[in-house]
Amino acid sequence: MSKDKVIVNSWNEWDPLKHVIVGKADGCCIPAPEPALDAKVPEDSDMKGSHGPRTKDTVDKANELLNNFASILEKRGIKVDRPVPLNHNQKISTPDWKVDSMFGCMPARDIILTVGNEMLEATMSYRCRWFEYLNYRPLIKKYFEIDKNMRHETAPKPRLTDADYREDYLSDKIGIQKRLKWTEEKFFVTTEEEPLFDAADVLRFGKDLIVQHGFTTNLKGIDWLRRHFKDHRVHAVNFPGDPYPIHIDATFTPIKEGLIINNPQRRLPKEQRKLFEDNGWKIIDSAQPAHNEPPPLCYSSVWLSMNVLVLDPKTVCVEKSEIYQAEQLDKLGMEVVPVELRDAYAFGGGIHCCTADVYREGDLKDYFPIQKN
Ligand code: DAV
Repeated sequence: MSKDKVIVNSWNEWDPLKHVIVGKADGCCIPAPEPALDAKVPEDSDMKGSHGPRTKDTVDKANELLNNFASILEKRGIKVDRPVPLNHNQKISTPDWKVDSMFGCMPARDIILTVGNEMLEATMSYRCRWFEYLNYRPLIKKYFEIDKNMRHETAPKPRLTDADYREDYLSDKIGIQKRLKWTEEKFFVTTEEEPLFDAADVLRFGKDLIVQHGFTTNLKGIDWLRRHFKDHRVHAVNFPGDPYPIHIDATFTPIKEGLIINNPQRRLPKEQRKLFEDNGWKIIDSAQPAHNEPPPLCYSSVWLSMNVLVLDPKTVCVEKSEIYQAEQLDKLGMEVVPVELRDAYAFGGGIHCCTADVYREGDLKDYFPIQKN
């Protein structure tokens, strides 16, 4: 055992949280058109056809909510770090492509995957998000300098040429029925050209990593994760019923050891439930969202209701207006900490999205010792 200071350690989604990154809304842009984007933005979205920086008043409001969330966490003894925003409103390019702007640095969860003492920067699959990791580099650099065992890793940067995107998805008038059929058949917008994944498609259950195969993560990306995390078992899952399968954290949410809430419109297929059921875990339907529509200019669905942040196996942060989700978790014996965040959703997601774990207590454990497949 080394006596060095440990900064980075987090093996699952529910052990007591002690140190976390909370994103910022500064300078967030609605991305300019690019191949993957159209397919991923809801067809009836008010964002279609507009791009560029979000208005100052919406940025200020989102930052006020994110700052309040950070102080709620700090008052509970959790250390909070914030990214250092780049100027997102600048053109970026690689030898393969150019886009008019970047995106932002609110959803830290999308980029940074913490597994044990490692922080891994995901490949991402939007061109506008190619450089997003740079917002977090000042923090990661500091962790790396202080914590002598911390591993800073980055996944192979993808080329993101047009070959990464299925042409069938380039129309913005596919229609929900066709989308549901395609996603059920696992015919997603991303091809298998090269490994692609977002960190928010991965859930950590000790030795097992559960990864959603969908629009932002392809099978090669999951295979890359499997080869990279050699001491883990990496499982691909998918959730029919979601016309825009982007990130697992408004679909399947572990609350504590043995208990997962699952979006009732996107249930985990029967054969994929075995791993959990064989090991005595319960998967229950989540409560309904409190809203019929997402807030204006928002990419995510109303199911950000279940995008909760577990602070420890008895305490969970739930968005303040999500009364049904709060009630369900309260009945399950959790202390619910209400956090107002809805006016920040448009900047990249909810309470889970805007955070990334740095340190949770606890060690690597095997929660699924029975593996029949
Ligand atoms: O249901 O729109 C949002 C997840 C964001 N990380 C949804 C997924």
